[in-house]
Amino acid sequence: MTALPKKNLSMPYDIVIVIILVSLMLSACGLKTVPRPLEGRADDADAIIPLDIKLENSEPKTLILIDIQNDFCPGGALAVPEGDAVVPAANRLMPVYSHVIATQDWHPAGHHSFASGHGKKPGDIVMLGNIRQILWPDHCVQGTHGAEFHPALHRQYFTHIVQKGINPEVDSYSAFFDNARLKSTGLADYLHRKGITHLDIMGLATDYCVKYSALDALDLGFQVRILLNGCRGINLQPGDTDRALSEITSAGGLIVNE
Ligand code: VGL
Ligand code: ZN
Repeated sequence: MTALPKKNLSMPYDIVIVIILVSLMLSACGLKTVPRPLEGRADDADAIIPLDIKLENSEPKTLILIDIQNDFCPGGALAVPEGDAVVPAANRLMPVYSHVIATQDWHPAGHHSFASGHGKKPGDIVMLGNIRQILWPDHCVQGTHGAEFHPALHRQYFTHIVQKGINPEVDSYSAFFDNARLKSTGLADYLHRKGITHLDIMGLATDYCVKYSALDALDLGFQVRILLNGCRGINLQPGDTDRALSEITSAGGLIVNE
């Protein structure tokens, strides 16, 4: 009677080694699991994922710079606290991206979002049609210094510019649609034409134009990451910025830090 072949005890180790080698190869190829959307508050350190641009997948990398304009920086008409702090972050990041899209708040004089035309104060609220409109100081009027991009921003990296808020009767916080969703800016079509599916978004202000751009982008099916240290908020009400970031994460966006 022939003896049964001896059980090969080394087999499981072989399998383990193969598994380790395959996972090492996959991670070396840049394939990694997508972090799940986070539900924590943005000021919760665990909710902020460190940004490692180099490890990302092969999607065209697209950066959207929201409204980095003089009027939103210190000294400007609608200055966001530390608004100019986003400029060095933008300059550092732009060279890493294949597409850099800059938005520009671009209002005609007498825009209906300006408090001055209503005999009211900035921060007051009126109805524009059926939309609740917060009134702002006159800002980003087309062709003025305040509407220009911050002078230290390396504009040579911009591949596309989107101007918004042009209709005098309706405001446009989002880079995609005006607040009444009457008209699109054409940005979604542009991104679709270029085959862009992933967006990294930063700029001013976190609680208005960054927030609504991110929410519309998520609604349109884009993968969205907010580059947190490239954003600053207005915080008309204390906590507005944190609430905006929570809304973005609840809608499926990621908050990352570079
Ligand atoms: C913005 C208020 C009015 C912004 C623009 O860029 O966040 N906020 N217009
Ligand atoms: Zn505006």
